[in-house]
Amino acid sequence: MTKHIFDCIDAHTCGNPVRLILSQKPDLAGSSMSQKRSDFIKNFDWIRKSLMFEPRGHDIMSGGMIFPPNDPNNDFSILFLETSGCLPMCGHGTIGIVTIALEENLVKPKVEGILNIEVPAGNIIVKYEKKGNKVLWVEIVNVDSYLAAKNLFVISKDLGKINFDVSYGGNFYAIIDKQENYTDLNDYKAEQLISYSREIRQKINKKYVDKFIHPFDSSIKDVSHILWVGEVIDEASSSRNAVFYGDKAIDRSPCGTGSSARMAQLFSENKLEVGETFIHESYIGSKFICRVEKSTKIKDFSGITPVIRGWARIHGYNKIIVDDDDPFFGGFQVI
Ligand code: PYC
Repeated sequence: MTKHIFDCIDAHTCGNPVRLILSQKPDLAGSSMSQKRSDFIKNFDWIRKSLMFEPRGHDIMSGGMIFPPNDPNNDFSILFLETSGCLPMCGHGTIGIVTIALEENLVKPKVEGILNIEVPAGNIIVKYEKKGNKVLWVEIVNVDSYLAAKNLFVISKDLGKINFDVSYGGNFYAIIDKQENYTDLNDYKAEQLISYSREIRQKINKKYVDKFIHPFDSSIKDVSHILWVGEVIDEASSSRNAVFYGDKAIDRSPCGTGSSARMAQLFSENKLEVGETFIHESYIGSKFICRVEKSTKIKDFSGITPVIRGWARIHGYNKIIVDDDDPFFGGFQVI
């Protein structure tokens, strides 16, 4: 019988959890983070499940591991681990992991203030500002994002006909704007949005089989997240969202990949311009300051290079034991 001991540092990005796993990192096969992600999913997914799900994690738990870069010109690479799986990209996760890595001296940037980071969805550039040892903010130049499809619908058993667009921001999002059968975020409880989202996502991926596949990486496919658009709490904000992920989570942060997907959608509708500030509010009212860096092409799609800025705080050193003998070794979820 073995006790696996994982040293972790726990933090949150604008309210959403980030657990950086420091020890027991597997030796992953592959020469890119996309290949290494596939190897992890095939051979090491027990680590994700045991550290993200109950009883050691919870429904919203999210985190990752950092590895040396595959290209020595870059600073490091990130593998994201969440209750929802190993995401190709996670914005709040990146902000949290970068904050932990810098404040705990886990990485030494090649150039102070800038990090070139490899993630499964591609390469990202991260800027940050420090005051003493504290990281004040982290800004991500995210992977190119694009509107993948417009004016689709499914019939929700609770809400009726729901119209949506699908947009990519590092993950594929169904974006549900206000409409006849969905009035506003404030009109529903979080638990209702979670239950509607689970059914809607399943219906979308059944109805639109193989419609959402990334043009450069076919391992990134299907709608994984639902973004509900809502009225802002603070009038200075541009928009608010509730992002559903996994099976029971609403993002407490404004969601980096969701914000990227939303900006790609707004840009394609001429509702957002290059350089314009887009302040995205989360379900709990925390904010990311975002903008479109430039317009771009992703094979046949017109898209954008999005920028996301947010902050994170460390709140714990966590030594977690996963005992082979534990009946709940692999964790569980109550749905
Ligand atoms: O910030 O990209 C994000 C994210 C994805 C899921 C939860 N947060």
